[in-house]
Formats: sequence, structure tokens, C-alpha cells
Amino acid sequence: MDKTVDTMEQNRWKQAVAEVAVKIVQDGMVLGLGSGTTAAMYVAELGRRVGRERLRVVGIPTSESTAAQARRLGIPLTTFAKHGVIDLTIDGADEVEIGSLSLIKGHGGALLREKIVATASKRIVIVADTTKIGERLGSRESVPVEVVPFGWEQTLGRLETLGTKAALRLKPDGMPYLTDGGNYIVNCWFGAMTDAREVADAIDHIVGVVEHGLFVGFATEVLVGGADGVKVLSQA
Ligand code: A5P
Repeated sequence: MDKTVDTMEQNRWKQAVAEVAVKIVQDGMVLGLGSGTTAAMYVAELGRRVGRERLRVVGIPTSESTAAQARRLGIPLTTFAKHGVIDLTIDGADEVEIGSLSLIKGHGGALLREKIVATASKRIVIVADTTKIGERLGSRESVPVEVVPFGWEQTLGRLETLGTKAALRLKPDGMPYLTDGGNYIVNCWFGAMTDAREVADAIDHIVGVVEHGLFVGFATEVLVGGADGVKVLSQA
């Protein structure tokens, strides 16, 4: 993250993006509800629209935390059993590559459900701020990889054969961080990637991997908050 940006300023940028994003939502839509702090600001704005305008939408949450927030705000939730296609998903990202709009996601630990929701979505709008934007994916963030707990040491070792430095994500008490699906996360530092799709394909073939946080070819637009207001990045 850009160390010159303080948290309060960054929060103002995220809030501005959330307010722009919520205007994209239309009555009757099936929505994918993202996870993370920026998505939470958008979900809060969505709750306001549902309350004030009687907006009729249903949401599929990407985490237990987002599900709880939506319930508190009175946003009706649905499931894939009832709705196979999502009209619009608005979600955050940890890193965005200019041009390709490839993403690193999952530092909040919700990458598996986020990718399932993204895959079922007709349109995906990412809410971010300038600290997340870069020329090459991987130059700022590690790639979170969700792995099954059984044999995680083996899986981590196989990930390292791809040329990454990998480490199990731990909680402050030193125990492994657990995802909503009861899996572990291994953070993988690849550095700036010349071909994120190739890296994604390689990770996909590793036994023990459930899913990874490289989202290549998913985002259609990225709303970016910054000192100059909210800008829209589209795929080059
Ligand atoms: C959750 O697992 C992530 O993919 C989030 O979307 C991502 O970490 C962005 O979160 P913030 O908006 O809190 O930075």
C-alpha cells in the first residue's frame, strides 16, 4: 500500500466509490455481494437504498461476514438453488492491473466464494482505490491460495516449486487462519507477473489447492477512488 495515504483519507475514497457503485444497481436485480472493507461500504449504501426506495433486489453474499451485514440491513438474501445467474456483482480487490483489469483478491479470506459468485455473474464491477492499482499484478501483493488443511505442508512445498515464496496465513494467536469453508490460506509472493493467466493455470494444477486469488478476465470495470474523485477503469 502507498504509505503516504492515511487510513482516514483512504476510507473517504472507498466511501466515495461505494456511493458511485450503488447507483449502478437497478430494481429487480440479483446481486453478488462482495467482501472486504470497500464492499462493506457499498453494502451499507445498498441497505440504505433498499430501506428508503423499497428497491427490490436479492443478494448472494461472498462471505459469512457479508451475509450477516446484509441481514442486519434488511437486504434479502438468496441462493444458487433459486437464482443460477447473477446480474451484477460489486466486490473489492487487493490489487488491480491497469489495462487487463486482472485482480488479486482474497486477502480478506473470501476468495473461494468470491470466485464462485464472480463466475456466475453477468457483470462484475470492482470497487477500489488508487493504492490498489499497478502496472503489473503481483508487484504489491502476495497471491492468497486456499488449500485443504490435510497435507498443507506438501501443498505449500508444491506451490514453492512455481518459484514463489509461500507462507501459511496465521491468526494473531499463531493458529492457522481458517476460511469460511474451513480451509487454510497460503500467501504466495510471486513478484510482478508477466503472465498472470499462466501462473493461475499452474496453481490450478496443484493437488491440495482449493482455489486461488488470481482473478483473470473477470472484472469488466473498476471504480477507483482517489484524491481526484472516482474514476472508471475499463478493459484495454
Ligand atoms: C476478500 O477476500 C477480498 O477479496 C477483498 O475483496 C479484498 O481483500 C479487498 O478488501 P478491502 O476492500 O478491505 O481492501
